[in-house]
Order: sequence, then C-alpha cells, then structure tokens
Amino acid sequence: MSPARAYVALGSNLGDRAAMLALGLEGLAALPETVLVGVSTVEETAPLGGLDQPWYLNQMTALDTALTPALLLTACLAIEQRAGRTRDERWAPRTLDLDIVDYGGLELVLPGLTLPHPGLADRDFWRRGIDELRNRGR
Ligand code: A4P
Ligand code: MG
Repeated sequence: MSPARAYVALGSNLGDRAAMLALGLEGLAALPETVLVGVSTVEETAPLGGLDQPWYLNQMTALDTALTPALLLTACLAIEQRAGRTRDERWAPRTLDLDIVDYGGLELVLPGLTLPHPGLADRDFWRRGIDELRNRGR
C-alpha cells in the first residue's frame, strides 16, 4: 500500500509547552512505517471554547504513513500518554494533545475517530499550518 499523507496537529497549554511539542514531534518522528515530512511554525493561540484557561502553543505536522488511521490514532494516544507522565511516574494533567486533522482526504466516522477532524472548520491556526506545509510542497 502506498503511504497516505496525514496532517497531525499538536497542542499544549500546560507545563513547559514548547518541550511538550518537542516530545510530540520526537514521538511522531519515531513511528514505524511513517516519515515526518514537514513541521509548521509554532503559533500561540487563545483557548477555544470561552473557558478561562492558559493560551495554547499549536503546531501542524505532515506525515507520510502506511499506518492505518486507527493505528495512527492509537500511536498518537500513546505519545500523549508518555508526555503526560511526570518523572515520579504518576499521571499528570494532560499536557499534549495530538489530533489527526486529515488522513489522505479520507472521510470516516467510527466510534472514537472522525476524519477529517470536525474541529477543522473552527480552527484557523490548523488551516494556516496546513497551508504553510502545502506551500512548501508538503
Ligand atoms: N477522536 C475522534 N476523531 C479524532 C481525530 N481525528 N483525531 C477521538 C484525534 N482524536 C480523535 O480526544 C478525545 C477523543 O477524540 C480521542 O480519544 C479520540 O478517540 P482528546 O484529545 O482526548 O479529548 P479532548 O481534547 O478533551 O476533546 P476533543 O474534542 O478532542 O478536543 P480537541 O479537539 O482535542 O480540542 N484551543 C486552542 N487555541 N488550541 C487548541 O489546540 N484544543 C482543544 C482540545 C481545546 N481548545 C483549544 C485547543
Ligand atoms: Mg484531541
């Protein structure tokens, strides 16, 4: 099977946000059957949803992957969990969010996985990240 071009978004609004994004990129770069082909500029964004919470750092990535959408999601959740672990091994509040924004243009609604991600319409910063990567040929 030829690989699919997937866009995976990173977001963090807790702890050392830049370090969380770096952990996320490291995790994505290490995925099997996957090449991390592009990484957007980091953008600082106001929290969506009107809640009183810290601002986010957001970043978009482009991957060429032979993992299925379900396996890619499982891998993303595992990366999130690793980033949420504190040094004393107790669970910390979640500090890193990974969302599969698009997977080869596939339209899919499964329990636990909707593609393209339904948040895309409301998130200018995701669209800017994808545009930036596409303008670079990614
Ligand atoms: N899920 C379904 N489709 C997908 C997909 N395409 N990619 C399911 C990833 N996950 C998908 O996600 C809950 C479940 O969504 C996953 O287990 C998966 O089965 P979560 O990230 O654990 O839950 P959440 O974050 O509480 O909810 P949700 O609805 O995923 O929120 P989002 O979309 O992650 O948004 N404001 C700014 N400025 N920047 C942000 O990045 N992010 C959020 C969280 C809120 N406000 C924000 C930002
Ligand atoms: Mg999420």
